[in-house]
Amino acid sequence: MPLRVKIDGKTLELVSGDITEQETEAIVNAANERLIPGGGVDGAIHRKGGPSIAEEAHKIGHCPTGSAVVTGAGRLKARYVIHAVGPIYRDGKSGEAELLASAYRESLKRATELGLSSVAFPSLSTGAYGYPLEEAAPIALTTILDYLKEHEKPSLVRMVLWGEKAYQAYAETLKRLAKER
Ligand code: AR6
Repeated sequence: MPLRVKIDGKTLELVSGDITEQETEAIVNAANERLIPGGGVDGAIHRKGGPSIAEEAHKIGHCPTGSAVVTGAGRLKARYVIHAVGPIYRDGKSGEAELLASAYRESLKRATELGLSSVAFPSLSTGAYGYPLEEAAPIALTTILDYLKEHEKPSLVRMVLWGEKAYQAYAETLKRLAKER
């Protein structure tokens, strides 16, 4: 069951599933600064989307941590891939939270600039980059909710969580945040 929160007519929803299957206009990739295909979400997107995504990413060449760049989506159902670079988690005191929030915000800005209505995110930085789920979830969700409040587009943001543990961490956090707001 997806979990949905409405905010000024816009929607944030959580689903459990695979980011590469999403039919939103854009999907966000958990990329690295060099934009070279890696594992996790990144590997799945490049495998399923085909070589055109890496070719376009190669031309862009670099994306600093906390930023996001756009390519086409090759054979995926989405039209665009927004490549976001989240921080590598060290000790939680090295600016990780601000960089993680920035990666979400910058991705949403790319979607707004393209005039997109819908975008799907994976849980950035919580795989290979080691960000603890319980710490990442409130940052991701607060940043998205704040952005939705301030912008007309995108009007749908979907967080696609891989596995029950990630879904539960985000669902519990969203329920708590929705109560506090
Ligand atoms: N759909 C949705 N979520 C997924 C999927 C999927 N198909 N596969 C994994 N996840 P990660 P990062 C979850 O490692 O931590 C790459 O090598 C996964 O369970 O993909 O930002 C890049 O090239 C985890 O919760 O991204 C970078 O070098 C979350 O997605 C580096 O990893 C993110 O895990 C980026 O690391």
